[in-house]
Amino acid sequence: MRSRGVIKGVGYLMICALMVYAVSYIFFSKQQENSSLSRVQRTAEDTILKKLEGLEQRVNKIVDVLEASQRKQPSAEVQPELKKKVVKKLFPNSALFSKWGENLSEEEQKEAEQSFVHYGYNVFLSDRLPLNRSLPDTRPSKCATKVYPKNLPTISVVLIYLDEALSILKRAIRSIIDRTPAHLLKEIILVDDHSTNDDLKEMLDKYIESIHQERPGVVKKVTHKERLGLSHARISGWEAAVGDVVAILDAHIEVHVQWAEPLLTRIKDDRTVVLSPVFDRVDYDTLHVTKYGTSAHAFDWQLWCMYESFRPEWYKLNDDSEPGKSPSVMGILVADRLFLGEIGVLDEGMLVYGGENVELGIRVWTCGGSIEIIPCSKIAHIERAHKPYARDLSIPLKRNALRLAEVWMDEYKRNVLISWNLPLKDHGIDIGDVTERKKLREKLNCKPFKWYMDNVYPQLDTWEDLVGYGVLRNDLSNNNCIDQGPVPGSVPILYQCHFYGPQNCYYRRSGEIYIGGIKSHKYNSNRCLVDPGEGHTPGLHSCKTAKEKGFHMYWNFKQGQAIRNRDTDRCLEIAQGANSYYQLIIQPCSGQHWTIQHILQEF
Ligand SMILES: *[C@@H]1O[C@H](CO)[C@@H](O)[C@H](O)[C@H]1NC(C)=O
Ligand SMILES: *[C@@H]1O[C@H](CO)[C@@H](O)[C@H](O)[C@H]1NC(C)=O
Ligand SMILES: [Mn+2]
Repeated sequence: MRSRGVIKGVGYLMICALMVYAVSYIFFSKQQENSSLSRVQRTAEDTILKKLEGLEQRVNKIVDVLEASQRKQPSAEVQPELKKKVVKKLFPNSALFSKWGENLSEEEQKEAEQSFVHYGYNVFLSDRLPLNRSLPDTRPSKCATKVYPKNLPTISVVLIYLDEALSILKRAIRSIIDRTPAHLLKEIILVDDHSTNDDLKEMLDKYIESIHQERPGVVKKVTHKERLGLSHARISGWEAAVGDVVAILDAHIEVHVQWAEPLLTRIKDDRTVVLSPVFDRVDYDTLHVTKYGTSAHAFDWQLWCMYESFRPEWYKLNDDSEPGKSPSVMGILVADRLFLGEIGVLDEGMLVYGGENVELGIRVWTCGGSIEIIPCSKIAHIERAHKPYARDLSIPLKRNALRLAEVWMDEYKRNVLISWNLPLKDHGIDIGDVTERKKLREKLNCKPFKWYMDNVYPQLDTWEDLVGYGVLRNDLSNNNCIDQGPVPGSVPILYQCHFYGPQNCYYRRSGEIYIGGIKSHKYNSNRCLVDPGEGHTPGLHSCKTAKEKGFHMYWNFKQGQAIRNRDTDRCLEIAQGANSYYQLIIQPCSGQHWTIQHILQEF
């Protein structure tokens, strides 16, 4: 997993912005943003999707009716052979059936599809797999030979869920009971953040009773009368816990053999480390387990989670079973229960979800602890195809990100605003009351965010010399914006302003102009506007490539003035083409004026 950052789309988890949903969302939006008007298209697609869903339901009803009428009037000429042969695919476009479900009857297909739409994973299959199915041992080879102390702290395992399928939850419980040494497992705490499924009531209680036959009282339940959101739900699990160590997990997981011992051993050594196991991917359709390697957990300036390389020290150890320091956790966390309380557990003011994991990471590091990933502790985690309850994760994430930035990021708060393309002042988003969190930061005497950037997460680009951002418009045609143009492609264009990703521009004091977004990490290359030196067509190239090839990529620009190339002395301008539409061109400067949407510092 050293592909540094780029692996964002590979996505494993969960709950941080991580939920599979989030990951597929990112993937989707990244692809979509390649074209202009992406959001507009997306909205249109949403509408179409909804219509199609409605249509599908109606078609299903018609199919039902037809089938029912056929049953009533059996035709004399039914050919039994023909009937047996080919099973019709009822849902050829459903992600559930792309690799799975070939031989299901039509009734079974309907049942499977219905629960898949509801839960985002294959409940039909889960209901038919043994609760104690075995998992492949995906740990680094050294792990199996490690010997852990007998005398370890006890662990409380907290499972958070909202409308989880019963068999998935049962399998999580079963795996924890079977694969955690009995003397170390203090309890399993089920936190139900206001589920509405009926089977999570009596049927779950029945299962708990059966577990209590073997382990009296080991399962406890915390039930919310209303939905509190992920952060708050995790806090309520922590509050209910009494073990020495608390592990706060998703409920669509199975733990691997010896998952707890390496975690408890590490915390016994140092109560100030907050840990994450390594996740394997469980496919939402086949429930097949795929091994994932170990990497650090981190984030970009919008606070989407992503995998990141470890610091060089970890690779020098040359031992992939060794713990590695990490800027953040993805969502699942294991910590000394009292230490977690001392540093403020989680931010209760974060809503729905997203961002609370990054807040924890920054807080732990700057207030006296550290974060580690433990390669010998593995958890299989289902990557859902979609979250049943949150269609657009970016809304809560944006809000929680601004909240985090306000409390923890000092002068770097502006980078979160920039990355969401919000103005520095009056962004208009209600972040709730942060007084308590600010007090906490003061009380714990935490280090500045700059320390975190310098020492923990130097891969983040601080955007130090950025001077302006947002859309770039020419006085002559104010409804049009500079746009990255078709992708793949290397020609920026002038396009009707829509203010989304493809039209976000950035001007750096160095003279670089980026079009179509800015990268959060130093190891990623932005796309720079260049003057090819001849002809009239501007170019848009990876800044790294542009530098290597000596393209003319540095521009002089002041707000309301010309954009003039430092090498060629030509200007980026607009001119009416044969069709009378304005086009973006490069030509001798004629005195045109450009304005960038937001200014960071006078330039
Ligand atoms: C479906 O059934 C056929 C014939 O019984 C069998 O050969 C095939 O392996 C089955 N496919 C799956 C995916 O189970
Ligand atoms: C699952 O449980 C059953 C019944 O207790 C047992 O017979 C079987 O061996 C177990 N399977 C695994 C893989 O542990
Ligand atoms: Mn999850």
